Amino acid sequence: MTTPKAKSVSKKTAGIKPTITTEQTPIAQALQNHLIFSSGKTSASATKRDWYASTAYTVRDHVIERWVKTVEGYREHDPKRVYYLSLEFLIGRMLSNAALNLGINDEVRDGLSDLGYQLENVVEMESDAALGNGGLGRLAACFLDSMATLDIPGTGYGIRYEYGMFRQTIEKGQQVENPDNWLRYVNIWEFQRPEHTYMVQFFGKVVEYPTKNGVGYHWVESESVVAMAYDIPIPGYDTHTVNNLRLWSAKATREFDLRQFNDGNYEKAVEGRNATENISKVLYPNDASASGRELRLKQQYFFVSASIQDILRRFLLKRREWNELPDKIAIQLNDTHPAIAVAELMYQLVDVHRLEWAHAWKLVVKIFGYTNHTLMPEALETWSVELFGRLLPRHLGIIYQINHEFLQMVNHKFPGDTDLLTRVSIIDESNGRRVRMAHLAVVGSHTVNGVAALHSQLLKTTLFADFNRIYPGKFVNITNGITPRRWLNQCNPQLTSLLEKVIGAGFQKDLSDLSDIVPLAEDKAFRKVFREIKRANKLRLAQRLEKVTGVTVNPDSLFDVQIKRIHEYKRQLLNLLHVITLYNRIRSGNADSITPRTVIFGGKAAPGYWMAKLIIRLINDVAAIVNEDPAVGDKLKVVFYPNYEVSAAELLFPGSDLSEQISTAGTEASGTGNMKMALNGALTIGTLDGANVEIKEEVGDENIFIFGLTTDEVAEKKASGYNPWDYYHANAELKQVLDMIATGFFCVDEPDRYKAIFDNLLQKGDHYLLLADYESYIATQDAVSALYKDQEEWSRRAILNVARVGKFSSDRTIGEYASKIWKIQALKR
Ligand code: F68
Repeated sequence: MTTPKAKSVSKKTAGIKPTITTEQTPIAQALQNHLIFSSGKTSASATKRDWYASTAYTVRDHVIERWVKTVEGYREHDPKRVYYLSLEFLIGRMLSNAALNLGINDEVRDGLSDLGYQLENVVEMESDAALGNGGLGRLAACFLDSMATLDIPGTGYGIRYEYGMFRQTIEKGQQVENPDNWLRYVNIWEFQRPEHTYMVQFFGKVVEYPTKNGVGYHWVESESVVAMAYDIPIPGYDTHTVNNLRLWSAKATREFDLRQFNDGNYEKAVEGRNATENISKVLYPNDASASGRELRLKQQYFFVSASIQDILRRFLLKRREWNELPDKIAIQLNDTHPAIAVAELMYQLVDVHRLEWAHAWKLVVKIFGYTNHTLMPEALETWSVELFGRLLPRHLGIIYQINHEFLQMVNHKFPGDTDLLTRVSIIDESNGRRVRMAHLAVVGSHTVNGVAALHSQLLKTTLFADFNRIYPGKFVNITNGITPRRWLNQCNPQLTSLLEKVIGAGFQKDLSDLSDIVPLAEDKAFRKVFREIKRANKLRLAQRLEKVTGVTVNPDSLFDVQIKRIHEYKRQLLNLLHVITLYNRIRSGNADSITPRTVIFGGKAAPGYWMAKLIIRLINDVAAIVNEDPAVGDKLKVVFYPNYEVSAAELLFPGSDLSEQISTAGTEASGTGNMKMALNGALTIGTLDGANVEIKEEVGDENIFIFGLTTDEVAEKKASGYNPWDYYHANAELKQVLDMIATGFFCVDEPDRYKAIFDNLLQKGDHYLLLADYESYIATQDAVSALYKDQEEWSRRAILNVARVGKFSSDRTIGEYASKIWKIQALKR
């Protein structure tokens, strides 16, 4: 960081007033003003953080101007709105994105540079808003960007976690979790709204009272928590629309227990307050397993209840008929985490606003859509009836009533099929009585969608096969997408300006325009420029790798990247089997023929997921041996990038050559990293899983490396008795690799350390079929290596990937949600 130039702020006046000169742009003037009047600093005393703050305030001013007008426009035109309910929003940093979307990036950069600062350095001061685990949370953030960009009146609702996704450090090769204190410094992007607070009840009991048509219910003796709103503006790209993300924070209803305090027991006096405020304290770090914990259910109900109350308050600002509700609001459930909203809306309509049950139910089903994000059985949320009834007694009653009517309908449609009733019931009676949230979400929604064609098909034939018979037409597909603003423009400015130069800027709003570069794949000069950009991005990444891991990598080697949550089904271990195979080939004297590779891993393991953590450790142990072996030189390097997060992804995607998307077929619902990497000019090596299937359709069979068993073949193999030992004995390279893991080759100090991995693969049946796919994977990796030697052909195919992934813009995805599910129109100013 350089110091400001004397020209802008003179020594004499620096202590009192900014020297704002007429040659300066309004933005440069605003930067200096905010430094003084918002941060109370002068350029003489300003730190990098102060300059970040004044930059953020400056950009924020522009955002707010459009934001208030958007809100006014919504009030005036009263359009239908969509509410996206999600326990996770994985936004990342906001400053660059806001400046980009507003079109003031260059002015901000120039303004700062006039003052002697570089925008790239200043933006690094912002903590990531890491209010999500992985794909599901990042998708929600991409959707917010696209809704604003498409001028769709949409609001996100979630929780303002005080601590987001944990920060991962690697100590002695192992993951260590550290709290993510992202709100340590003031969060410039949020606005506290104390005027928007709601009471959320827990516990207590239900009492009945007579009404003129039967019986009503009061929920009494409950404990209350206050939900206070915090708003974050979401600016669209190249539009005046700025939408809102409203996050709820839990506040105790009373400051403290006065009786305890008067008794001189101060600690006890604030205890209750702490317990209450714990609700919004921390994000659950499980990516694909339901926790079943009371606090998690409290989080879910807390944010859902506040959101539904807020939605109804807004609806009731005008006098209208309840029948209009579905014409004015659509609510999307981001997986089952907010599925309790179905019961909450019934509660609000029936108990609070006194609608007839049947009338309310008709409205509810017209309002909700439910998106499923995973088929993994351990991710399917269920709650014990005991816990549910204790925490939310009235809602349990409502769910029983919904279930009763649903089962009656099913029985009417399929008379006598009691097995069917047992299977589809919202209450699972087999398992100590549990509430099945996915069933509640399906029954309470008019449309259920999967997130890629294959996934949606599998939903209909496996997880929701019964429901698909009961509700034909309810299940649809909407393939995921990513926002090109963050995942192309912002993270890869060089490629973006090259594209703008050759095809104009239209692709920023219609990503399918990228197909205009198809002919340029045949243009040698274009390929050269394209390669130079990739080289620059790799160099930038290499420098960062060196800084954070100490490993020096060769920027001309093939950057082979797998970045995503660590999970057995994603098969980071299969990738590592390949790494060790390459290492063995080098050790046995075949180094010369090998294409140099840098294999980069990144991702977090859920803190309680022992096997995933063991895999991280093995990656690091393998890296330590391989990277230090003089026989290897720069033919092979292995790097584990710590604390993979959105801002790290922005560096990693543009620097990748090869995108690893190697989940067992039928396990990855969609994947979105696959889209981000292809858009940044990486070739994919992948299975026919999730959105890989559609990426292949788009980019063409020749431009993607597909290997392994298909979903059907996986099912057949399992049905016919899969025996991993057959593969172990049949392939000498595989056997050697597995034996090394089992016998402690990579951990001489503790030879048994990875025995459990070997056992999982061989003694316990290799649930994700790594061994069955190994040979095909290795052969395909060999083809990758061979192609990489032909840089012209490699770049030709990489260009075709960029050209043909326009379908995977989240603008297309949101357009489909808007027309097929939400029935909502844009409101353009
Ligand atoms: C499901 C249940 C629970 C309790 C926690 C997390 C999830 C979950 O599905 N998480 C998730 O991130 N899913 C991913 O969603 C992405 C967006 O649709 C997909 O691209 C990924 O394939 C999917 O794993």
